[in-house]
Amino acid sequence: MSDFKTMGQQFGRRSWAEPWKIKMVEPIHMITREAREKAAAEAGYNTFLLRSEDVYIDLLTDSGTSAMSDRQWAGMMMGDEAYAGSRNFYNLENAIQTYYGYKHIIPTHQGRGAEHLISQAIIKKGDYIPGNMYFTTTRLHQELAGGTFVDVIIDEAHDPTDPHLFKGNVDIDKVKDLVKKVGAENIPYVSLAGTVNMAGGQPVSMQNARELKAYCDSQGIAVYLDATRMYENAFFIQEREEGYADKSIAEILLEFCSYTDGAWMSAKKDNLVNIGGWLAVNDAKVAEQARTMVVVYEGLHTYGGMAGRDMEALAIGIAEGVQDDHVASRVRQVRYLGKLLLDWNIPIVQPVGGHAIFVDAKRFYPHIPQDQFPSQTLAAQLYLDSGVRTMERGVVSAGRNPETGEHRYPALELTRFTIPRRVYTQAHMDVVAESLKAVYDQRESTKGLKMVYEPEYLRFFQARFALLD
Ligand code: PLI
Repeated sequence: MSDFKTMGQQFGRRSWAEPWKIKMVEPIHMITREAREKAAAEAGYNTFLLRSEDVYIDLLTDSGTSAMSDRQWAGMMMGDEAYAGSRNFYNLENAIQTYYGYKHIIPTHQGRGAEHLISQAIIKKGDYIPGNMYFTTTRLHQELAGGTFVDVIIDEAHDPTDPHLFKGNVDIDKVKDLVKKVGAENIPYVSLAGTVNMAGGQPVSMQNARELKAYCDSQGIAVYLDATRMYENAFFIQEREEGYADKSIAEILLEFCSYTDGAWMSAKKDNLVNIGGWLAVNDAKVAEQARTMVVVYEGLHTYGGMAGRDMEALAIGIAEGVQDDHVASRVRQVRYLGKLLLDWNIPIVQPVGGHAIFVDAKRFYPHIPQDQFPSQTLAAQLYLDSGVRTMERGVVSAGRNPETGEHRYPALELTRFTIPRRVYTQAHMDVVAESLKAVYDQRESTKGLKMVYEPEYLRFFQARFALLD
């Protein structure tokens, strides 16, 4: 076991620290309260519509917001910008095959490009796609391909207070029930995500993945993985699951992926780049279908929408992001913020997940009904207080049921405080926690929002709101 793991246990009071030091900085500052009020009103109280210059600490997302290393930047200078057959593609292909273990690699501009390809390649109209909780873009691509998403995550995942250590697990009985109801021939694959973003960054256990694969094999159903935050999932397996404490994140990742038939990836998260994605599959026929489509929607199959330099940074980021000390410090920083909030009894999803703190807006604002958007309200109030930007993950993100046109009312009404990788320090976390405490102290006098503009798809990105008072 490496030193960084044992130090804390041996000396009790010894802290962990990030496995890097800062070489270049980007200045940030907080604009005045008056300016924040103006900016929030102009953005329709939707944090996606703020200008980033008006934001102080940006916890909107961990997507594409990582700091790249000196090695990645050096890699950017090695871009082979040939239209076809760039050497950077072969480096990328090699990195994915080495660390994830899949055979056929198709680059895409980002994760949703890969979701589009896999959904169009293997979903036929009328199919059902069971998954461990929906993700916004993933479900939409499944629906646009003619499929219906069915939630098969364990019930504990829908309870923000349940202490289950693997709240991302699939309830395999729910998959069996679906097979009985609609027939295995109408289920092309199970959509398995590790960790589960909308559940609070919660992991899937190795045992669950193994059992799911065994059952799906018996029914001729594939298992495809959303690998976006699988490094963090592997960390939780190492920490919590028997038999994995002495295995590296890289070893755990390879075993986990071996229980799946392929994966799509938003490389903008775990893989430590600002843009990029990929699809990886073992089935040669599925690969051929995806390659046929990638040239229509993304670019040639050896760049898929990325520049050569971006593929090089990605190949390097794949190897850097999977290092044990990196993943451990990343998750521990998230936990540090979580502990500050718990010490003040601020209601958050527990156990704390891998990439973000999720504040439980239903308990934070019990007097604001879900159709007055409590988690959107919280994101707006936090921005007004300190210029800290967070994101709604509740009724706005859930969208409307395409059949009834009604709001979907998810059990989880959350505001996400997402921590970019290698970007902020513990002092930034202190500032965020203190601002949230100030908003919490004002909670009883806070009113909700009304939606005044709603786009047709993925409304959380562009919807506009007005203050109810
Ligand atoms: O943003 P993309 O297109 O690179 O990836 C889409 C995507 C797929 N799966 C999962 C689990 C995601 O979290 C994801 C994107 N997430 C974003 C943008 C986020 O802020 O969480």
